[in-house]
Amino acid sequence: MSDCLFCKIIAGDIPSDKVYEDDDVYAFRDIHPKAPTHVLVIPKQHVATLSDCDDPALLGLLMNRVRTIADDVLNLAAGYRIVINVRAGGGQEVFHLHVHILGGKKLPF
Ligand code: IU
Repeated sequence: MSDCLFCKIIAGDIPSDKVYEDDDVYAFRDIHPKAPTHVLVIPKQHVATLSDCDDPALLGLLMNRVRTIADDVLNLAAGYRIVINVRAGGGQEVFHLHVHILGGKKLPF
């Protein structure tokens, strides 16, 4: 989508600190990290928010990539948290579906 910030990051039109990319997903470090490791994993297909996505294959693939990135790329062996903010009331600010991976320290509840 031409006016979507994360679509522009995927396209390389806006720079990002990429940690992983394949045909389906793109992952990069959050510019305002809330933990020592804070990475966003996004599908390359534009989906505005989780509740708009009735595609089990896409959601399954996204979660599979999240665990691969957390465990094998970021080496978060001690553990990590994943967060998906849904719509404005859930704290979503960028309307391209993304999974936050937070780790690198013991996270409070
Ligand atoms: P949220 O779930 O939509 O609230 O998360 C959006 C995240 O995108 C938030 O943590 C921002 O710091 C992050 N972000 C970014 O990494 N790069 C950007 O250019 C912008 C936001 I705008």
